[in-house]
Amino acid sequence: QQRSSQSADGDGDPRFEGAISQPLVSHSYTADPSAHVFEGKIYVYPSHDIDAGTPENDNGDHFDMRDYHVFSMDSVGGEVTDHGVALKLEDIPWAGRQLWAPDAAHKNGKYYFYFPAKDKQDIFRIGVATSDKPTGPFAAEPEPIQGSFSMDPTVFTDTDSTSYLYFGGIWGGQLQRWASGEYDPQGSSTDLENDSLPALTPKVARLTDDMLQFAEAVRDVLILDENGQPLLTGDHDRRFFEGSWMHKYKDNYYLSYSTGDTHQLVYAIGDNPYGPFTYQGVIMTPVIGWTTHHSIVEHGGKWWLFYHDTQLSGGKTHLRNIKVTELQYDNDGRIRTINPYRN
Ligand code: FUB
Repeated sequence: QQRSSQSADGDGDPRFEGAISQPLVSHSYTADPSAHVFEGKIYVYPSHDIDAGTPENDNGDHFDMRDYHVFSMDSVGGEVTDHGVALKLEDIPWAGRQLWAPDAAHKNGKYYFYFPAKDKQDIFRIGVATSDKPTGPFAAEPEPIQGSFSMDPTVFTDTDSTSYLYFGGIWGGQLQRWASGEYDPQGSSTDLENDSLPALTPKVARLTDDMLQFAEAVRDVLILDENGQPLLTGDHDRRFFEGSWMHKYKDNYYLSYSTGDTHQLVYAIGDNPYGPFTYQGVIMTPVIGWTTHHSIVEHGGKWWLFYHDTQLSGGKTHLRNIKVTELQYDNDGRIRTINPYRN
């Protein structure tokens, strides 16, 4: 186990002056933090960024990650523990490359780790790995989840114990290649390429009781505007790009996600896990770095937003660091917008 203090100073880059929080760990690059409270403690399941030397392109090939570490803390502000390698590329029989943003769940006395990777045909699939401990090591199932595609899986377990897997991401996340329901390698390299069509949506499927497969056909997660119309492909400030997260606050279901090329974290509210969800507003304005990815969790009587920026690497988009800050609701359940650099 490696340990790391919570107060890293970054590299003194003036763009990060006024940052509202500091990297949670500074001995390695971390991103896409999925935080959960398991048995009273906070566990964070991030991507493990490395400088693999893979050239940068619009497919995100430079995000060439090869393993995962799990981090834990007793409370926000406390010491952060790195529990070492929890799963690595060589131990995933079906995976070819690029271990992107993961998530985890606890059920049936076991821990389930969900992760995307490109398979040997270079198509993103979603895998699951299991452990008796929240920190792993996790043993990968021999095949990806049947019927899974694209990336950025996140699990939500409702108060009735039903678990759902949300997933998907456009551009490098390949969701647009599945627009017809079948994989089309010649499909658009970005999105639907028609601004007036309803935007591509995140996907959701209920999980089987053993948490290893989809229990139903994959569904679209509809996100509507204030007039009840689907957000459109051309609405880059609000439409779904990647990095979904689901949480429940006062009986409402909050779907949050990244808008990708407009670099915002935004949210929409619905009255059940499948939606539809109505767009509400911005959770966090852009961080420094291209990607933005988050999770929301309650601990110690407060709500927390885990996110990342690129402070440790001085702005290198594929070398990120996880952070956390408090998230607040107003009396109507609306999330107060957070500016990560309050200069
Ligand atoms: O970390 C690789 C990818 O970058 C994630 O899967 C996306 O959400 C974005 O953060």
